[in-house]
Amino acid sequence: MLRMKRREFLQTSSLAGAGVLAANKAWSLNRLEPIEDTLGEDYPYRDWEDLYRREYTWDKIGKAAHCINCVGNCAFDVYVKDGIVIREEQLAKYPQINPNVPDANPRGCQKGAIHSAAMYEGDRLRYPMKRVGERGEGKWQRMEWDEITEEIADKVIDIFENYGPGNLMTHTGSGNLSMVRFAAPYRFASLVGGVQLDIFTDVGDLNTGTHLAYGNPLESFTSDAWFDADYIMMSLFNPNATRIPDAHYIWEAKWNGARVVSVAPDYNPSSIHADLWMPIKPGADPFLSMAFVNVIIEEALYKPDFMKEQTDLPVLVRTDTGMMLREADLVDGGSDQNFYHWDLNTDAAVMIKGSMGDAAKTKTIALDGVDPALEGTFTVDGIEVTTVFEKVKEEAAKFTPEATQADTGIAPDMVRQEARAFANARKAILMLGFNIGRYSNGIYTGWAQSLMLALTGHGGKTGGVDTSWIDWKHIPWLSLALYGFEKFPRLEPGGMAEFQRGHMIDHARKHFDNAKLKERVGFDLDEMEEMINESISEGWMPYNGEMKGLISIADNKFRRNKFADKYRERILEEVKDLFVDINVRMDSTAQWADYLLPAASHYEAWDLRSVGYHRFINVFSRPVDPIGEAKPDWEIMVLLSQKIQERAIARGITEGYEDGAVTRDLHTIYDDFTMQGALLTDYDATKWLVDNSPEMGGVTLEDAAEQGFIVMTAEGGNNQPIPVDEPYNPFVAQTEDKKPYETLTGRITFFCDQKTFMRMGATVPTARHHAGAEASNYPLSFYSPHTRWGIHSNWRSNKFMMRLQRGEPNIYINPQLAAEKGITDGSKVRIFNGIGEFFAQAKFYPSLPTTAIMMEHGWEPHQYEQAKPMNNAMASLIQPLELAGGWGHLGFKLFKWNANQLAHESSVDVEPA
Ligand SMILES: Nc1nc2c(c(=O)[nH]1)N[C@H]1C(S)=C(S)[C@@H](COP(=O)(O)OP(=O)(O)OC[C@H]3O[C@@H](n4cnc5c(=O)[nH]c(N)nc54)[C@H](O)[C@@H]3O)O[C@H]1N2
Ligand SMILES: Nc1nc2c(c(=O)[nH]1)N[C@H]1C(S)=C(S)[C@@H](COP(=O)(O)OP(=O)(O)OC[C@H]3O[C@@H](n4cnc5c(=O)[nH]c(N)nc54)[C@H](O)[C@@H]3O)O[C@H]1N2
Ligand code: SF4
Ligand SMILES: [Mo]
Repeated sequence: MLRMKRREFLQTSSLAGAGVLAANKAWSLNRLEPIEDTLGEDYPYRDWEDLYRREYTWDKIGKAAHCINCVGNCAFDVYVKDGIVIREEQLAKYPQINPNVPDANPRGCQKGAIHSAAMYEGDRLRYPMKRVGERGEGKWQRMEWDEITEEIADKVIDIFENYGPGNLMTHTGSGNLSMVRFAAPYRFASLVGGVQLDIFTDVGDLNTGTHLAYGNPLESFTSDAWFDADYIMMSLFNPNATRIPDAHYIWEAKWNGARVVSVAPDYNPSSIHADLWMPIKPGADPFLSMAFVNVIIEEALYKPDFMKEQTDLPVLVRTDTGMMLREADLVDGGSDQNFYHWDLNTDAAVMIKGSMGDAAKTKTIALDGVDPALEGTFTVDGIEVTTVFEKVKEEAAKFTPEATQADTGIAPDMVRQEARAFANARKAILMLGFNIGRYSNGIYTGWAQSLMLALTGHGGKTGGVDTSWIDWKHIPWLSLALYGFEKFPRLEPGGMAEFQRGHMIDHARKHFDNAKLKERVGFDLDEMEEMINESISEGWMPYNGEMKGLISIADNKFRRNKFADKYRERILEEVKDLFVDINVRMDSTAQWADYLLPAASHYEAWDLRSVGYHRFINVFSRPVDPIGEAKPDWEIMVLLSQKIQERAIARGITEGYEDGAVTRDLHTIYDDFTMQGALLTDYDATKWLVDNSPEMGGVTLEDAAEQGFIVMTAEGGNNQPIPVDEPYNPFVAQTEDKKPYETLTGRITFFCDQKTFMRMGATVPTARHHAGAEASNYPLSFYSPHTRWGIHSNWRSNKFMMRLQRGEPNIYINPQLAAEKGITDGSKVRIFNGIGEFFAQAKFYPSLPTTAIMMEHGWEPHQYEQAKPMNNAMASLIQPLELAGGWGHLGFKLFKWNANQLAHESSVDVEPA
């Protein structure tokens, strides 16, 4: 693809490679010359040996972390010699914030530790390039930055001129989770009104069940807060492979006396270390959680005080309509966001405080002398009412451990034993992996597990749901990304938008049996489409329809999306006018672009990162300059803006394009983007953030870069301050200070009478199946979790990572199933269903059920035989509950509430290939 000059090769080749070149003279000898004394002074080949001796010398050490979606966020020392990164090392200097809690050192994983090699591999993009063949043909021509950005600028302006604003998708994927890299494209999108999908849901990572319950799925524990738990249950979670730098806190908690339970269909690398493995059938979690709820209620293991104050369980529900009793039912012009308790002290209905309808300036959920009834039937103004708890009890009664055993595969005694241990724990944490968002019934699991916690009084310092992500308070960061909150991108629900644009309904129709599907998940495809359309037309979820152009940043969309090839064809058909990819690598998306803009990798730009679940903001100090002609993402967006402004002015555009309440000012976009020239570089933007963010405590960027990280101050907490010398537990402001939750009733929510929830019979926590094998004609359920040896597609072709596994895409199969199918370990198999096929190596995995195939996701399509990726054989669905809106805290909320892309709904068959 690219021819490298000899000098560049010398510069970029590894030390060992350079050694070989230095020894070239020796190799060119045409006969062997015996040397008597190989240790003596005269030995002629000392030079290259010296290179090895000097391996552990360097010119300077810079600081960095990795900006991709690993949730790790680990500070590294980066060793540089002759302008090349020669290795990296975990920094391991985080302070211990409390002498009784283990520290966060060292943070890191094997992927991070080989980036110094990976960043110089053949797939790095080094030069701006333009496609000269057909899309995807692989024919490229190098261009100068100046020329290429001018061409792109003209095309962007053409799109505005021809179709008006709202026709450009400028989506940034999850490869840019550091602050400046994230802010750059979002700021650009805010200025042009580009379409940006929710990056939680377009990959299937949103824990919607906990949003439904708590009104915030991103208020969670710092990982050090796991240490004092005495009960930890991990479901859909494999932290030993996917939270490598944080997992130690779980095992330290176990050492500290905690009981650790792993719920997973396979004996995964985290189950191995647990006290108990509960081998659940794939997709059966809501049934298990409801069985826990059943036991907690049956054996009265619940804590009424917590339930009365912190939850909506005592809120009154009408028995006639099945909806909550609202002020509007009793008073003309009353609010439909005010609700009632039955006060046992006065034997009368009283309006609750702290709901969304409460007009008080400082809201509280403190009961102030009211003793709300949890059970019973009452009459208010002639209307018969009962409580949410009564409704919950009625539903939970259906899910005894015996009744659910056939669904979950878990013995009733084991459920009872664990329900008691969990309920009686002092601090219980239910860890839910991101995998929850990839099952259509994940919302039921999250909701039912929240109920398990709320019934047993686990909240704040006594436990809660761990969702692996804390939304820290970074107002300046958001302001930088969202143009001072003056203009915004066109935000869209991720899973739903991908489903619609990719016409994924076609594949769903081919794969699922409509009648069986309805039995399994509670809706069929016609009803699902109807509910998608309703959500869009009601304005619950925004959707902008077809696009003309796409600028894709740090997103491997043609790898991660379901029904991969057809999805790609659809998108390429749509964005006929322009497709720019801004990327560090030639990934499976970059391959199809019209224009490629090479971005700086982790060690090549200034930046900051706080995404993860600790209190340290890591600093990237640009240890080396970008390779080839690559540029930091910030500078790329600056240059693009500059060209758009120049070309807009040259083309006589002197006014903004009207776009709803704002204008899209292409003729001033560079001035706007750069704050009138103040933020031209990655360094400028990083410094601006450090200087303006109170949570960074007033340090200078120089000092921070020297140290490698910033310890966030108390102001970094959104829901409550970060305690200076204690781990961060979620919702302490609610449990201790009685601050309302961000929910309709101000309380943890277990009753939802929104229209879609009513229609689906899901007004209280309950259980539904996922689609799986039972909803199609293929017998094996198929799930595809994350691999230890890569972060999605990143580092998947690195030789060190390949050597730690089978070196090519492989599926995991139970040997018993393999024997039935005539498959041997290491042999090639064909995985197929009615919509697609792919080939992979079979790897025996005895702990898998014989009814399922597992495969780690993230291989690039080109790594598969015939470039046929796993996602080709994957049909998907949308969970309509996740599209609900117009109800308190339900309605489109970025990173908090909208529909996931579902990866684990379809099924396959397997045969030797
Ligand atoms: N090394 C590495 N780390 C990563 C990533 C990576 O690609 N590589 N990616 C990061 C990102 S973006 C994400 S989203 C996370 C994902 O990481 P996790 O949140 O851990 O999720 P998965 O790896 O998808 O699945 C975890 C486990 O769920 C179990 N499982 C599968 N089906 C079921 C089921 O029906 N019920 C139950 N109870 N368990 C089930 C399987 O045992 C599987 O190992 O990891 C992050 N960290
Ligand atoms: N079947 C199946 N499919 C899945 C999943 C599953 O479990 N099963 N999981 C889903 C999940 S949870 C996730 S998170 C997605 C991940 O899906 P992908 O989109 O494949 O994630 P990455 O491979 O991280 O892609 C990010 C891209 O950003 C680029 N990049 C990295 N650093 C930079 C940078 O500094 N600048 C720029 N401009 N680009 C950069 C990288 O080259 C990389 O290709 O996959 C989803 N798809
Ligand atoms: S890839 Fe993520 S988890 Fe691994 S070292 Fe880098 S920041 Fe840490
Ligand atoms: Mo993810």
